[in-house]
Amino acid sequence: MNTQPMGLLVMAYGTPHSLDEVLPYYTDIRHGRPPSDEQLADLIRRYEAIGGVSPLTDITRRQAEGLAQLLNADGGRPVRLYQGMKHTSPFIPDAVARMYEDGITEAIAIVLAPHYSTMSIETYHQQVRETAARLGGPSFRYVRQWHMEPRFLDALADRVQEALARCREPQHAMVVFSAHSLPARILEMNDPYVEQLHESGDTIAKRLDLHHYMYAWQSAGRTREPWLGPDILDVLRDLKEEGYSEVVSCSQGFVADHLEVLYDIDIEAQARARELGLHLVRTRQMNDDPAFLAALRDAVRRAEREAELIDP
Ligand code: FEC
Repeated sequence: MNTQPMGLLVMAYGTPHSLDEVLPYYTDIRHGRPPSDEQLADLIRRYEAIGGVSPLTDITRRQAEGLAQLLNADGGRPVRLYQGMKHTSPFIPDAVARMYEDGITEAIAIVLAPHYSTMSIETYHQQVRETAARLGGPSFRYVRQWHMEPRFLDALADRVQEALARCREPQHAMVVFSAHSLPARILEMNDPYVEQLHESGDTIAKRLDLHHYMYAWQSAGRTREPWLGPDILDVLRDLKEEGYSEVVSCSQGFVADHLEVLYDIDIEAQARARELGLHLVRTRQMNDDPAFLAALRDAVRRAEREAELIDP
C-alpha cells in the first residue's frame, strides 16, 4: 500500500466571517457583479436574524477535520487535509496552491454537498482543475456525488424518523424533501441534480414506508430567470388547502446548519407554517455527527478505489 500522504481537499460553500464581508461574499456569488443596496441590506438582515454570522465556517471545519481523522485511523492511505471554500477564504485555488507548494502530488477532492449538478459540484471541480493545470499539480480524483452512500442514507432515514416522532400524528404528516433550487434551464441540460434528489428521497421513503412524501425547492436565487419549483413556501400553502396539519421538512440537499436552513426554514418557512396553522418539524442537519462523517469517509475511500486519477 502507498503510505505517502494523499492530499484531501474538502470543499464547501463558505460564509462571510463577519457582516463586513457580506458585500464581497455576495459579489463573488454573483460572479463579480455587486448586489444592489437593497439586496445587500436584505442579506445582512437575514444574517442578523440568525445571530450575525452563520455557523457554517465552524461546522465545515469540524466536518473536514473529523473526516481527515477518520481516514487517518482506518488503516488506509493517510491523508493531509486542506480546506477550500467557494465564495470566501480560504478559497479553493489558494488551497490547491498550498497543496502544490507542500509537494502533494496525488489528491482527492470532495464537496460537502451530496447531489451532483453541473451548476454546483462541477463548478467547484472546475476551480480545482484549472488551478492544478496552471500550477502543474497535483493530480486529483474527484468524489462526484455521494447521495447514495449507505451510511448517509441511514443517517438521513434516522433524522426523518426522529422528526416524524415529534409529530402528533406521524402517519398523516407530509414529509417534504427539499434542496437548493437552481435555474430551471438545468432541465434542458441533461443535468442529474433533480434525478439524484429523487433517488435519495425515494430510497428513504421506501425504507420508512412513507405514504405521504413529496419534493420542493428552497432558497431560489433572486434573479429574473425561472428557478426550479415548487418553492417550499408555496407547498406549505397547498398542503394546508389539501387538509394536512403537519409537515416534516427535510433539507436533504444541505448537510449543515447554515443560513439556508436557519433562516429559510427555521424563520421564513416556520412563519408561513404558523400563519397557516401548520405544525412544521425540521429534520436535524448532519453537521459533524460521527455517523455522517463515516459516510463521507466511505465516499472518499470509494473514489480512491474507483475514480480515475486526473493529471493536471
Ligand atoms: O450560511 C451561509 O452563510 C451560507 C449558506 C449557503 C449555502 C448555499 C448553498 C448552495 N447555493 C447554491 C446555489 C446558489 C445559486 C445562487 C445562490 C445564492 C446564494 C446567496 C446566498 C447563498 N446562496 Fe447558495 N448557498 C448559501 C448562501 N446560491 C447568501 C445570495 C443571496 C440569495 O440569493 O439568498 C444565485 C446566484 C446568482 O444570484 O446568480 C445558483 C447551491 C447550493 C448547495 C450546494 C453547495 O453547497 O454548493 C446549489 C450552504
